[in-house]
Amino acid sequence: MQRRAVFVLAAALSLAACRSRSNQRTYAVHGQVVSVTPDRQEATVKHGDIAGLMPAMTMPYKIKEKAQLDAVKPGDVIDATLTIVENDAYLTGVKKVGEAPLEEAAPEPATVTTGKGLPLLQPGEVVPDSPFVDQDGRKRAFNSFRGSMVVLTFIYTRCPLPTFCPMMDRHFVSIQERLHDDPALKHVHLVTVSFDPAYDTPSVLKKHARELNADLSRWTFLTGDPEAIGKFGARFGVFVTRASNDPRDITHNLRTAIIGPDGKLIKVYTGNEWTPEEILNDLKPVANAD
Ligand SMILES: [Cu+2]
Repeated sequence: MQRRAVFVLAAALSLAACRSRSNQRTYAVHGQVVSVTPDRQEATVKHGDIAGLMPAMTMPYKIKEKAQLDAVKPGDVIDATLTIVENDAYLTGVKKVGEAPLEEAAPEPATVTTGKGLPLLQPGEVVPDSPFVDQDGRKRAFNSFRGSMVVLTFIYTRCPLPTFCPMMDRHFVSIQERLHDDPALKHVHLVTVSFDPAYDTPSVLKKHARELNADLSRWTFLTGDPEAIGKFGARFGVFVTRASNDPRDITHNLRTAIIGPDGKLIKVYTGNEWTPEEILNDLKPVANAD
């Protein structure tokens, strides 16, 4: 959700995974708190590899007990348990085990962020065209969606945490159901862009679409040139940082947008706070006005 922090963990990292109840997985996490966001009950933690789950990365995590969140501050080195249930992920048992200066850290592996410095699109502005390739390997320019109301989001299929990219997928599944049920929404099209095109090839996206039960006549998955995708996403405020030493180590935020049939931006939703209901409510008046 947030971009990679520029600070690194000075302390050694150690992680171990273990399985508990059938549907619930827990992982031992050792890392350093980079920032705390009390209003979201989250702390951004830089941690090492979590075996079987994800490579080293810096991500915001919900801390289940508010008292535990209140007890940590940036620079704290913590032990915690990451619990992943079907649609949720959070830290419990957060214990401070040390402190390390955030700024006197070992050098961060080089990272690449595309599209920095490009202006954010404002509502009413025309979304620039961009070349993509769809889940069937066909060339698909973004402008080819003109004439439809578009709900656009950005994900990568390997995203390990259920509250991030997989939540965008689940929300799109819910919206898709409503599109089928509601004739007022018949001109709405869903578009999911992968910002991990090196891994998310058309065939990977096709498989992903199948797993989501996506109706490909109403929902298109796009991949393509990493540079072009980076620039396109940046206009919506999507920032993706890749560690050069591990291509799976992707730090990213989330943006979802509604674009009118005329290709003009209507609204951008930030992060994972929005609900399918909200988007459907925002879609209806515009869809009906056409
Ligand atoms: Cu993700």
